[in-house]
Amino acid sequence: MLERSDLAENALQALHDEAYGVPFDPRNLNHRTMVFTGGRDGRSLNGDWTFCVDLLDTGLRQKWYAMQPMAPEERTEPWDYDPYDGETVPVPSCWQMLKEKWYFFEGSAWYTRPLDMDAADAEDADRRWFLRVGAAQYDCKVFLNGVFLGNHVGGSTPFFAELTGHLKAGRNWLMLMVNNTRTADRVPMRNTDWFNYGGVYREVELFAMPRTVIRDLFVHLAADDGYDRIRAAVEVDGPAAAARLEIPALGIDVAVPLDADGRGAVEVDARPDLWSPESPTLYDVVLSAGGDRVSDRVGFRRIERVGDEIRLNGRPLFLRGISVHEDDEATGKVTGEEDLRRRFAHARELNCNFLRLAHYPHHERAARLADELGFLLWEEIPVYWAIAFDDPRTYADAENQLLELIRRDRNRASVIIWSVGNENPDTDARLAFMSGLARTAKSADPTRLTSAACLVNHARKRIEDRLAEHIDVIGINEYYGWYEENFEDLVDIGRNSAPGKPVVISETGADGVRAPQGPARGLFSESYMREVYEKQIAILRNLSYVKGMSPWILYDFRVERRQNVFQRGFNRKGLIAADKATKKEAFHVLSAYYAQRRAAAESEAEDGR
Ligand code: GCB
Repeated sequence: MLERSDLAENALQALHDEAYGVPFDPRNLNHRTMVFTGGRDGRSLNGDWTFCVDLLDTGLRQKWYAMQPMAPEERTEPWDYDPYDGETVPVPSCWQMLKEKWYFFEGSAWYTRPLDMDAADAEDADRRWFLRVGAAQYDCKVFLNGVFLGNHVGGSTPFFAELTGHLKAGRNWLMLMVNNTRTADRVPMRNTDWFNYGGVYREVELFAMPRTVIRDLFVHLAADDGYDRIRAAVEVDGPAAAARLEIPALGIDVAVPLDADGRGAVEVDARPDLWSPESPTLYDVVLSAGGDRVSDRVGFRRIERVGDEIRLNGRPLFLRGISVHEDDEATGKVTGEEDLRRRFAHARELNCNFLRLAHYPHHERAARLADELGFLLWEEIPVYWAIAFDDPRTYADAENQLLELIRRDRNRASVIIWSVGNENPDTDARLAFMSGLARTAKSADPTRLTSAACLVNHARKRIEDRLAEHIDVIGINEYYGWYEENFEDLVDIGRNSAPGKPVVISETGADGVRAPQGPARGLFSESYMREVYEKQIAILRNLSYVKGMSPWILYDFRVERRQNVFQRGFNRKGLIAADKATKKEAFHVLSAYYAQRRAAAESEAEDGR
């Protein structure tokens, strides 16, 4: 037992210790500690958690996580916060959306909740327990019963903490410290054109698993040119000599031999009906090993780049797309099924077959729905603008986010492109950083295309970026008619460029605000926005190497940089206003263009049949 004088001494030391955060940043919860959760029943830990913002990181300095639950009158030392008592918030949520006093808060916040376990469960030596957090922005430290289990960095990918050996029968306490401070070495860094929400904003679940745990399952068409072989790669943690793969509708039931590290792969003959937006066929896939069992619904299709074409199942493809953020006027980044279904319904009305999920990994349900509904997706990590390209820790963070995204979504047929960043300056450090990410994406997943949203070289009036050599599809963000005034320059750029690879116009657009809040004409008017769309389409449709576009953006979204009288804290380039209902004139322009492209694609498909 510490004496009061020792406590005072410790407290004093804590005040002077500016390295207090170092032991809490091992970044040990990362892509390597992921577990495959398809088909598993988790116990939801959503709902009310005790909550406190902590601007000065007092909780780490004073070890709030080590306090015992106790009635106030029983406490014998002074305390500054009781994690077991006080204000509560729902999880998932973004704290900005809950109370006005938290709207601009950037820093640390503590979440605490009880976790009650039956003795039979807690003491079962044959079970392992994993906590899954769907996403927390940005650094999340996990404590159980006062023990620090690790932290995760990266605000939009899921992570796992193994609780085995730390859970006891009866009441346990789970604590998460989440920090959303914007720093120069994070991914993204300090400056972005979207709102810096904070909190545990995706679902939290607890999974019970046997001693042997299936960590990964990756199923896809085998890498040759044909369509008649399926490959599965698996990773199993724990004793098992082989796994068993079943795809009942294709008559597949085979053993997957595992090596000493629990890894194995098989290729089997099969003729699946191919997945496409027109015919989004999915198959039930089941994998079992050492008493563990997981499942997934998987579509089989081939996406490739040939010259300046993108081909899906061997047929040239034009991506009729739209960009989207994960943002909601009322809930911030919290995304439910209804919101996603509305998003896809609007994309359908636009005659889209493609969505760019910008600028960070969206909720995994987006790709699951796209698989079912038949949409193609571009997924992205937030390597946005001026990242610390020469900082190896920043690279490790970006690469980890990319690998977590790929592991989460690489069974989704809808996902065709991994994007490694957006609008970054063409420096040597950036080239090394982003070409490294593109290589990582290819080695983790050779079945998809890589891309990045690049900029045109305005001075030389051409598409020119050294990264282009390292990616399959060149994304181009261009704002002729908005940030760049002269449309003639876009015509020149089109003429001067011979990229030799497919180009997707990953962004273009203009702000437009419906009157009477918006002006009747000129910048920020709905009619000027419409004109920009008309002119862009008129020019881009003639460029043979442009194989798709995803204008900016489906809905208006919240962002602090935009404060003029028309913006009022929102980027107003949405084809639909922030209410997700009010369509602007440009919506109909894009929808009409895509209807023409769709009709042309359908008649080409008819002819090719
Ligand atoms: C861009 C960025 C995007 C912005 C958009 C804009 O180029 O990639 O994040 O929101 O322009 O509206 O300026």
